[in-house]
Amino acid sequence: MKKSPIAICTWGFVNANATAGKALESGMNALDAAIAGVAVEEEDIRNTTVGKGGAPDREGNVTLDACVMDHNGNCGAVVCVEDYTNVAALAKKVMLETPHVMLAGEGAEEFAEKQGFQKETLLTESSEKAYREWLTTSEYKPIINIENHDTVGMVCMDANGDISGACTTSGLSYKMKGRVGDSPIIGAGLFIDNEVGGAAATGMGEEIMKSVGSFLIVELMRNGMSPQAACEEAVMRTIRKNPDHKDFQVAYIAMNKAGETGSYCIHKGFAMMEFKNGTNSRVNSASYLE
Ligand code: SD4
Repeated sequence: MKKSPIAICTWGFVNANATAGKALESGMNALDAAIAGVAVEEEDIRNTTVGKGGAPDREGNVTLDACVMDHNGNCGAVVCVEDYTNVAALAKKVMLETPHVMLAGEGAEEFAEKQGFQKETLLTESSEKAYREWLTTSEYKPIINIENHDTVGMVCMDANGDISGACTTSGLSYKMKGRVGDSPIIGAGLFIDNEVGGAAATGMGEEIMKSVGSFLIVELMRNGMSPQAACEEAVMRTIRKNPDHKDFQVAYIAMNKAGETGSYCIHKGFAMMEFKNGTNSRVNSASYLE
């Protein structure tokens, strides 16, 4: 029996989530719907933390990270990619067209070219201007919920009930050259197990990687926790381990096989988009701190 599809994504990305939801309703599979959804943000130059228009590293280079995972447990990822916007789609190509899971930097860029992806300048007029302003102080201090935290992680369930996901980012603004966060790391930024559900992360990648947060959430759901309780426990792991948690954001979204969803974060201000029964709504996430 066909199911009513569901899409969830990090932050208030209304169009990205609606794009995925409508694609699912028209019969698209969960993986391609997630990639189509996150592409909306990759291509939107107003989003300064994903794709084109994303903030550069401290040397002025925009480097993108992304991964995808499908309902068969296949995955692909790219890290530190310059000059190509649709890195989630590129991650899918890595999954399908190579014997590997992850390609980095120049190798990923050469692969993108061979796969027919269009080369583009990712630094825009306004991201370059912001970078030049940043250079005057060169102060590195991520601002919670405003700067540095708008990665799009998406989990979709299609009409067959299969779950897949995608996660894509330009990483932390003004990061060190070569820095890679959680977003392209399977298990950290995204994890899917079609028997159980899926989860995605946003926030301070260094902290998410330390607890392999998305994998943790899926395993907690496997052991019987609801998506909401699993997201809360994953955030609590970070809070218990790191006394500095007031200084950074970590946020998770999750969906289980029954189509239940949840989200949780450290700092107030995070929201999840949820497309369910044909309606796209914003769910303000509960938080550990007010
Ligand atoms: C990272 N998790 O690279 C990402 C940052 C993020 O919106 O969420 N940005 O650490």
